[in-house]
Amino acid sequence: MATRTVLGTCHHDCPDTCGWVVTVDDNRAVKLRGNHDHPYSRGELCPKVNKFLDRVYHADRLLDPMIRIGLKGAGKFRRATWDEALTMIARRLQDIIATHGGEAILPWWDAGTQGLIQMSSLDRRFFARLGASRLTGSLCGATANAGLAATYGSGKSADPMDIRFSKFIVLWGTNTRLTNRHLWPFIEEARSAGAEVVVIDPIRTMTAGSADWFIQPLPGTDVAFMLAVMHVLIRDGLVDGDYVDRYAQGYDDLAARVGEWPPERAAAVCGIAKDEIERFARDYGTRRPTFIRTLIGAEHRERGAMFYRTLACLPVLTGAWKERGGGLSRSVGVWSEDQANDSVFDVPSDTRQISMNHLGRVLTDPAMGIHALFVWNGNPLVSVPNAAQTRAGLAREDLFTVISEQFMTDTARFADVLLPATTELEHLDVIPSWGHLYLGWNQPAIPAQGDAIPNTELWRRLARAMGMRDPEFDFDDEALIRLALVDVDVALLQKQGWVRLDLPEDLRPYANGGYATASGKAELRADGLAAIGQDPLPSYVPAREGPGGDSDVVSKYPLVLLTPKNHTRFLNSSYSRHHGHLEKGPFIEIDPADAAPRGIKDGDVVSIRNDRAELRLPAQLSTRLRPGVVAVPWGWWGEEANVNALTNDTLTDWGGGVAYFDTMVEVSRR
Ligand SMILES: Nc1nc2c(c(=O)[nH]1)N[C@H]1C(S)=C(S)[C@@H](COP(=O)(O)OP(=O)(O)OC[C@H]3O[C@@H](n4cnc5c(=O)[nH]c(N)nc54)[C@H](O)[C@@H]3O)O[C@H]1N2
Ligand SMILES: Nc1nc2c(c(=O)[nH]1)N[C@H]1C(S)=C(S)[C@@H](COP(=O)(O)OP(=O)(O)OC[C@H]3O[C@@H](n4cnc5c(=O)[nH]c(N)nc54)[C@H](O)[C@@H]3O)O[C@H]1N2
Ligand code: SF4
Ligand SMILES: [Mo]
Repeated sequence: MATRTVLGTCHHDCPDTCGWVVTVDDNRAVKLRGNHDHPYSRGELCPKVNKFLDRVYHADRLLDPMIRIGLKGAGKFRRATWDEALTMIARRLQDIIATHGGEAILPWWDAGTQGLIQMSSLDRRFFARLGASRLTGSLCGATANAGLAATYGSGKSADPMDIRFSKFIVLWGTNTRLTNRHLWPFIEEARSAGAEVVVIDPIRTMTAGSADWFIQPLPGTDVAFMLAVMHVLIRDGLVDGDYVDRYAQGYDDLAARVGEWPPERAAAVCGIAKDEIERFARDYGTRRPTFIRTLIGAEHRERGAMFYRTLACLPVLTGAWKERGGGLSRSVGVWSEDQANDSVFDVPSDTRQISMNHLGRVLTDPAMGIHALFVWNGNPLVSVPNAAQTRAGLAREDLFTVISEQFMTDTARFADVLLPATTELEHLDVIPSWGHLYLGWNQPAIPAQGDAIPNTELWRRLARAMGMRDPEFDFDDEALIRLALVDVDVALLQKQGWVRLDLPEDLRPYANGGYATASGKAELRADGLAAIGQDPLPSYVPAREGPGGDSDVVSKYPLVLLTPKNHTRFLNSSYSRHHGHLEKGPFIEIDPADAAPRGIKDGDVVSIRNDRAELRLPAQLSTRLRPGVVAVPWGWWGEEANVNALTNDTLTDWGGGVAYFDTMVEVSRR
C-alpha cells in the first residue's frame, strides 16, 4: 500500500491556525497529527480537531446535491445530480432577477473555513455579476478592529508570541485556555521568567482559574474600570510623558475626562473594590513590560467598539509599546492582508448592503423583498442573534434558499437546494491566521468524498450555468491563490507547510509612533468619532438592555445572560452534533443567590425567557458568575437548545458587530 504524508493547516475560525500532517494510505486518510515543525502550534492540535478524521468520514456527511421534497425546514430531500441542481438554481435566479431585480438575492457567508480562497473569492464576482445585495457587518472581529482603529488608525497590534517577553500579562475578556490554547505555553514561558497573569472577565473561566489574579467586573462595565485606571495613572505620575508628547494627541482632553472617574466611582459601576482598581493601575503603571491580550468577548456589546478604543489608550499612556513584550495584541489578521491580499477578488458593485446580523429581520420584512438566499461557510440559524426571527425568515415557502454544507445543520434543513461541500482534507487553500504571523499551506490529502466540491468550484459551476464568461472563472485553485499572494515564497510554503509573513522578527509596531491615523499619532481624543455621532473621548455609557439601561426591560428581566464559548470540544456550532455527547449541556449556570429566592435547585429544569423567546434548560448552580449574571453555553443545535433565540440583535456602536451579550432574561421554575 502506498503510504504518504501530506502537510495541511487547520481552517477553523480559531486564532491558532495549527499546522497538521495527514498520513494517507491508498487515498484514505488514516492519521491526522499536529506538525511539530510549526513554530506556533508546535505539534499539538486540540480536542476538537484531533478527531477531525471522524468528521471527514462521518456517516452524516452530505455527499450528493439534494432537492427539497418536504415542507420548508422539515429536512426532507431527494438526491439530485449536479446538472439538475445547477439548472434549477440558474432558472430560479433568472426568474427572480427578471421579476424583482438582482437585489432580491442575498448571499450570506461566514468563516466556516477562513482559507484565502475557500472563505470568499470567486463568490464576489458571481454575486456582483448578478447584481445581488451585498452582505455587510460581521459576527466576529470587525467591531474590535474598528475600536482599535479609532485610537491607532488601524487594527494592527502586537505579535501574540511576544507575550513571552512580558512581566505583567492582562488577559482582558478572552478565555485563552479554551479559545486560543496554543498561546498558553508562551504565557507559561513568561510566567516561569517571573510574569504575573491577570484575567479580567465577568465569568471565572478556566483561564481565570489558572491566573495569578482574577478581577470580575460586572458585564459591560470595563470602560468605567479603564477610565479609573487612567485616572490613577495620571494622578500618580505613572504616564510616560515623553512617549505621549511625541506620539499621542488629545492628552489634556483625556486627562480632563478621566479626572471625572476616581476609582470609587468606577468601583460602584463595576461592582469591584476601589482598592482592586488602585492596585491594578499601580501594577500596570509600574511593571515592565506590560502586555494586554484581548480577542472578541467584549466586542459583542452595544458599546463594543468603545471598549477596544479605550483599552487601546492604556499602553499609549504608559509607553508600554516601546518594549518587546509590551503593548496590546488582538487579532493579527490585518498583518497578513498585504501578503495574502483577498481584495484582488473584489469586484465593484453599488447595490444595497444588508447586515449579516439582521438576517431574520430582513427575511421577515416584505419591504426588503429578498426572494433568494445563498448560505455557505456558516450556520446562521445557530450563530446569529434573535434566532426565532431567523427561523421565521428561513421558513418562508416563497424564499428560494441554496445552501452549501458538509452536514445537515439546523440552517441546512431549510434549503431548497442543498449542495455538498468538501472538507479541508479535500481542497487546496492557504490559511492566513489571526492568532500568529505565519501563513499555512493546505494541500488536499484525499480525493473529494462523494460528489462534494470546494466552494471555489461551486462558483465556477454556477457561473457557467448562468452564462457568465469572466476569465477568472477559468482559474484553478492554485492560480487563484497565486493571484492573491504577494512576495510570498510559495515553494517554501508548500514544502514546509508554513512561512512567516515578511515582517521584522521584533515587530513592536508603535515603539516609535507610526500610528496610521490622519494625525500620525495615537488619538486619545479621536475627532473622527464625532463625525459618526460618537464621543471623541473614551466614555462609559450603560447598554440599553442591561443593568443601568432601560428600566422597563430590567424590571421584567433582571438577569444578564452571557453566552460565550464554553466547551473544549466545540468550535462555534461545528461540533455540537458530533462531540455533543462528550460535553455536558446545554444548561444554565445560575448563582445560588439568584436561585434561592426563585426556589431553583441544582438540576431543576427552568424557564429562561425574554420578549424574544423562551428556552427550558436544566439549572446548574454555579459560583463562576456573580449574582445577577447567568450563562448558557452557545453552539448547541436544535430549537430547544439554541440560546441565540434569546440574544439581542442591536448593532454595536460602530464596526458593524452585534450585541449578543447585552441580553436580559428572567429565570423561573415552571
Ligand atoms: N450567543 C453567541 N453567538 C455567537 C457567538 C457567541 O460567542 N455567542 N460567537 C459568534 C462568533 S465569534 C462567530 S465567529 C460566529 C460563528 O458562526 P458561524 O460562522 O455560523 O460558525 P459555525 O456555526 O461553526 O458554522 C460554520 C459552518 O461552516 C461549514 N463549513 C466549514 N467549512 C466549509 C466549507 O469549506 N464549505 C462550506 N460550504 N461550508 C463549510 C461547517 O460545516 C459549519 O456548519 O458565531 C457568533 N455567534
Ligand atoms: N474551544 C473553542 N475555541 C474557540 C471557539 C469555540 O467555539 N470553541 N471559537 C473561536 C472563535 S470564532 C472566536 S471569535 C474566539 C473567541 O475567543 P474569546 O474572545 O477568547 O472568547 P469568547 O468566549 O467569545 O469571549 C471571551 C470572554 O469574554 C468574556 N466577556 C463577555 N463580556 C465581557 C465584558 O463585558 N468584559 C470582559 N472583560 N469580558 C467579557 C466572556 O465571559 C468570555 O469568557 O474563539 C475561537 N476559539
Ligand atoms: S481548531 Fe484551533 S486549536 Fe484546534 S486545530 Fe484548529 S486551529 Fe488548532
Ligand atoms: Mo469568532
